[in-house]
Amino acid sequence: MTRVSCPVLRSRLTTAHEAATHIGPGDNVGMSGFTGAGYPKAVPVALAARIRAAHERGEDFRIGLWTGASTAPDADGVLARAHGISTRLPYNSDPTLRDLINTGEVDYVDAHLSHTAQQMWFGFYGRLNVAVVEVTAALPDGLLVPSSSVGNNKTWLDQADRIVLEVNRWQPREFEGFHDVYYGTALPPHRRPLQLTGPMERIGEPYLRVDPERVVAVVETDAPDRNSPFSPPGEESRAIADHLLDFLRHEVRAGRMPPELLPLQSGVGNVANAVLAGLDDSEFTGLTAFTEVLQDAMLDLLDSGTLRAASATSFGLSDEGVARFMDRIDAYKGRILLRSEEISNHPELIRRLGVIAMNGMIEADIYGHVNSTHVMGSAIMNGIGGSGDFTRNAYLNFFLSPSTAKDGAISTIVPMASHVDHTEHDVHVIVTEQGLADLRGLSPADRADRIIECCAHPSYREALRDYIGRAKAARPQARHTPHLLDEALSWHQRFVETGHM
Ligand code: 0RQ
Repeated sequence: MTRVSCPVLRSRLTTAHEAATHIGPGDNVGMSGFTGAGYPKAVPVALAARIRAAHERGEDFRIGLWTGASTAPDADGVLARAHGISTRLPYNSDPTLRDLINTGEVDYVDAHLSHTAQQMWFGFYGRLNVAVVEVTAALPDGLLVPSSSVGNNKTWLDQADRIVLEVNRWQPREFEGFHDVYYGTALPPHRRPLQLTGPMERIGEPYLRVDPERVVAVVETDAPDRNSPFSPPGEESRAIADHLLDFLRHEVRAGRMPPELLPLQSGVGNVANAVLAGLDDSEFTGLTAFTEVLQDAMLDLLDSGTLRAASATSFGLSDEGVARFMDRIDAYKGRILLRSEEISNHPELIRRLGVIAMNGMIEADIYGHVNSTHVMGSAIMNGIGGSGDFTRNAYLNFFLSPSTAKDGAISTIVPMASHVDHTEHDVHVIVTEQGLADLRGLSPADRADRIIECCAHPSYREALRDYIGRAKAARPQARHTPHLLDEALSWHQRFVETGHM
């Protein structure tokens, strides 16, 4: 049975192929999608075919692609393989597109996720020609039930000249009521405080609004989200989780946090998953989350009662996680809220709620500058995502990583970070399997000692001690944050030349 009950929208029902004809060369296209959830499943594939056909005719056809965050092989991947993307923002994790970004074919604007919508509203990104947004249903009055992510959909629907909707029957119809879409955002100088004082408070509406006159096509689909598998936590991830949990206990004992902690934000990836699994095995209970992505481990926490409730902008589940969620969907209603990413990641809210932020990193330097995005200073991995939104504004933030990468060829603790996403002024705690460095209130020199002694791998520790010792001695009048400039990035250079730091 159709889920398009609105008569005007029903009159626009068509094929993905026809819908894709509303997108032309040079258009900026705002698609739904966040960590592989809620992205359009049919139109990107049809658009890629149109682009390939144009290229075969010798015509130029590329689009600017804007989303919530990462999508999937049948969205980012298929458009990248067709060489159909000129510009991409604000986040990508697709390997094909990553390669095109790193070869310079695609311009990539790696932006804070809380900023994307407002940059667009400010007019900094140019005009949005088309929105392609997946929803769960279109109600008789034209209101839209969002799907498994909200991301930037509100902004794309508000701002696009033309709108294509994908109504996906695979998404559970019971999603109605899981969302809180805030429509009170205004431009400076007319902004008002966001009236949200707890992770689960509602400040918006359960539906996305759309102007039916701008909807040029509606496509019905029945296709699953990307649903990445999670591997069970390895030994290193478990050690990182243990250090972090011990530290949280310590903070509770010191009276700096209530026993039920403060709202948690957790990045994606295996280390983040291990930390959440560790929480589930711990004595902590009655927790909340104010985060971006709800991964499988968050469902475990909700099932066991360790987590009372969670606010996010998206799911990021495995197939097994989706099956579990669908089975018990009514039990999750009221305990899970999905918001726009400008709200889930809003600096005002993260600061007010006192969020505990936990994110992965590529490397940290001895002073606490963190690189989340670039391998050897140059090649993008994914992007900053929400890690900057949460880190800068958190009550307490953690960066997590094994102390080495690539079988020990790389130290993730280096003399100088080869790219900086989070500065020494923002970063509170660094955790590797070796231990945990609490940097709060420390001078740069003390931070360096702590990071080297607590976090660096033993096979690199002596070299780091040697570096800082010589840096201090070399320039006695420049000892606040001492560096040997001709050597600071030599570890990275050595890796580039020899394959080992
Ligand atoms: O490479 O897959 O080829 O083996 O990076 O590393 O250790 O599996 O860790 O999955 O947690 O990812 C920073 C990338 C860490 C992630 C990053 C290589 C390593 C491996 C993955 P392989 P791990 P994770 C919420 C918040 C930015 C966005 C963010 C990330 C691969 O956490 O993208 O935080 N963060 N968003 O071998 C070379 C190093 C390396 C290295 C690791 N120093 N040099 N390669 N790797 N360290 C989500 C959103 O905002 C949407």
